Amino acid sequence: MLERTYTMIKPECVAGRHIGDVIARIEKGGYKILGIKMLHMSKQDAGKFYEIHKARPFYGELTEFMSSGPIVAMVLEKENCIADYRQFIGATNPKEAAAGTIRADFGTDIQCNCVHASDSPENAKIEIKFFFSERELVG
Ligand code: FUP
Repeated sequence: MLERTYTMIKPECVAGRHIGDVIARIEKGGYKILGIKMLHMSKQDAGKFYEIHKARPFYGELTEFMSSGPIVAMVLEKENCIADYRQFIGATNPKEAAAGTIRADFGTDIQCNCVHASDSPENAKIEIKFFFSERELVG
């Protein structure tokens, strides 16, 4: 079944000028980009986006980091997109991510891990809606 996921290139990866590298990997990996935009989240936006992690000890640092510079937000489409893309980018901690994955190659640590990816169909829907209206997505 064709599925959509939400991904974003995080501030350290944008600052490191890896936008092109990451997008090339995504496209070559067979993911179709349905929507794309660059924006700088406020701390409040980041707090809302990561609300699910509010109780975690790293919430403050995470929202600070995610609002520290621009990000690139994207909606991707492929068969089994959500699970496949999480496998494709590698483990949360780049040091544990499989060789050749985006996080292994462009991430620095568990916070600066290059990209975000939705973890379930429910969250993908919520996250896509957070950043994109339906008419900003191509068919
Ligand atoms: P993932 O779904 O792979 O992005 O990982 P998690 O849902 O476990 O973590 C959500 C975000 O919190 C990740 F982008 C990284 C960040 N994080 C930290 O900053 N510190 C931690 O100890 C764990 C996660």
